[in-house]
Amino acid sequence: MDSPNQAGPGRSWAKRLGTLGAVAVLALLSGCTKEQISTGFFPAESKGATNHTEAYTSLWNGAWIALLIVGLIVWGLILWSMIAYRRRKNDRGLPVQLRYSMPIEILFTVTPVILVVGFFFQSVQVMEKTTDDTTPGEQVIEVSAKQWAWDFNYVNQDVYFAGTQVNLDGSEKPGETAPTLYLPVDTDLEIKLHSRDVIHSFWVPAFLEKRDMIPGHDQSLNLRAEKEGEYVGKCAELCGEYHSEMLFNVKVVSKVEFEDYTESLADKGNTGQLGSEYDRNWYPKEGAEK
Ligand SMILES: [Cu+2]
Repeated sequence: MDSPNQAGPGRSWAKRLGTLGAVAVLALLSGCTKEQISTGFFPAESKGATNHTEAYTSLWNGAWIALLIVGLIVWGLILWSMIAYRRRKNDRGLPVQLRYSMPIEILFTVTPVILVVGFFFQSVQVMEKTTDDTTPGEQVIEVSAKQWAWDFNYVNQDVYFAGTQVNLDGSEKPGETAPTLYLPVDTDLEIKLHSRDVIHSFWVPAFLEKRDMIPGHDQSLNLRAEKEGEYVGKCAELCGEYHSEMLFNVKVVSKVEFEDYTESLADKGNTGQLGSEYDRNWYPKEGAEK
């Protein structure tokens, strides 16, 4: 039989463990900078990088904070019940079994439903602002992925850049010889994505967006780059032997610098567009011998 005074040590243990847990969480979080917490551990340069990054970050932060609160409550309850209801010296047989507790059943059913409904509507709202963004592009850029580099067509200016594969030298950055995509700042962009051969994926981590590039299924990424700077990009779909070297740089520059750059391409003779004539033909053309 439990005597009432036995609840005493149980409670003080629970308190001690609770304090220890709180100290551990604080110690863990104090290792993070304010910047890391406010960007939800996304790349720091994603802050203000495009007109979409804030929506992604707040959805992500809201989700993990809500789940962390649920986690803390559940871990707390587990620890508390382990200590408060632990087997004591004079206990014999099984303790009183608890089942069909209506309040607990309701809590365990209603809380996940509220979370799922909440996440669903928040996600839909964010998708409407981001992936469904169809703002017409003031500047249209065609990005073609190919094993294992990138071609860029600056459609408005009718100039192009033909990329060649990066040769990694052990440094983390793609390097100056990597294909570089120039984007004018504060301009509505329509980045048309096309694959010349196999499935690739266009990914600029700082933009917090990634799009698959499937042969025959072109799509576009409409956004505004809002912060000048240099970013890195990569192919995010295993696409063959040198997938890891399918890297590129992104330079978000002022509109004047962007015009200078596209003019420099024209000066080099890179006028016109690199079209589907450079796509790999998987199947023999009609009428050709097999
Ligand atoms: Cu690829």
